[in-house]
Amino acid sequence: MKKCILAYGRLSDEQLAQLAQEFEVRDFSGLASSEDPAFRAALPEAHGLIGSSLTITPELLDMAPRLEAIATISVGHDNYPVEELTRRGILLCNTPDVLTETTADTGFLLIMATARRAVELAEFVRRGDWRQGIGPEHFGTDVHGKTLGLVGFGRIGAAIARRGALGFGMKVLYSNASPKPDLEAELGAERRELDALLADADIVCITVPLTVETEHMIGAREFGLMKPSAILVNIARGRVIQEAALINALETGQIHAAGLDVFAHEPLSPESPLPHMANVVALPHIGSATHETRNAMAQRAVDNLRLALKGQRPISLVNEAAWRPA
Ligand code: 8YV
Repeated sequence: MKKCILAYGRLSDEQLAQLAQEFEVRDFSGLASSEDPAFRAALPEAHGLIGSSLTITPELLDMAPRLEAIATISVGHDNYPVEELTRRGILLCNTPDVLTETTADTGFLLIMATARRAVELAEFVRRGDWRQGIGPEHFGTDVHGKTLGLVGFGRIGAAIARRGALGFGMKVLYSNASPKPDLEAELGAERRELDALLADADIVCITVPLTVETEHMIGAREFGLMKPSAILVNIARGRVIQEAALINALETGQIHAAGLDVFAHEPLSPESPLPHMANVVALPHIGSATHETRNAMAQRAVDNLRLALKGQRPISLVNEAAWRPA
């Protein structure tokens, strides 16, 4: 009997067909909630899950006693109980590498758009308010030559640093659990304690994964350390920042501006003041959202799941400890 896969992520017809060659595929594409009765009814049959929109809880795992592997279509895996998966011997596979450059582009898009006030001024033109030459009240701040501070220096942080150092002549600081001597040599990057980085950077870019250690790591105390001219960019996860403290820092001029692709709650509540603030550029979590990259991520997830369900090592495995070679 073929193993059964519940596919709730966005896969192309071709990718669904690839899976269907070897497995029984139940197509739940577009599924937004794990409360869906048909999805819950299918869980007892599932050997594999593929998607990214759901939070997988131990309660859902209890409903899926045959589950062998989950392929998330994301690099982040904060919506999975990794230790619990490992305890149950369920493999969790993600999609690093294929989204690095696109997500770094989004980081730089937010740096540029925020520093040069691109969204605010594009709105000004759209409203028909451009009736005479622009003046200092419309000016932005330079990006080139400034100090860029990366909070987290993994693949995406390094790709943003490369853009800053090599393309924009920026000085690069980073805070990271481990030193990165190769990147220090390549980019002249300097490792700092978080507090020192926050105090020295003109642009602070958050690229750490969301974990128990990083949740809410940037709050009122940290905003107090930053320059009043500083720009904060977050392309990681909203909950790394204490959002109420961020709103306060932006309202009181403790920091200059913020470029945000991620929020504590997504989709962002209509009540949030953030998208309405002139010094905020808010995007709807589009870090990896290009046709090319989303397709590559879906393909990586398909490849991971095919390998995992055939007892072969997936390309990108989050919980190494769950891996049992045949
Ligand atoms: C995902 C992301 O595409 O990979 C991640 O961790 O945040 C995005 O690239 C998003 O989570 C939706 O799947």
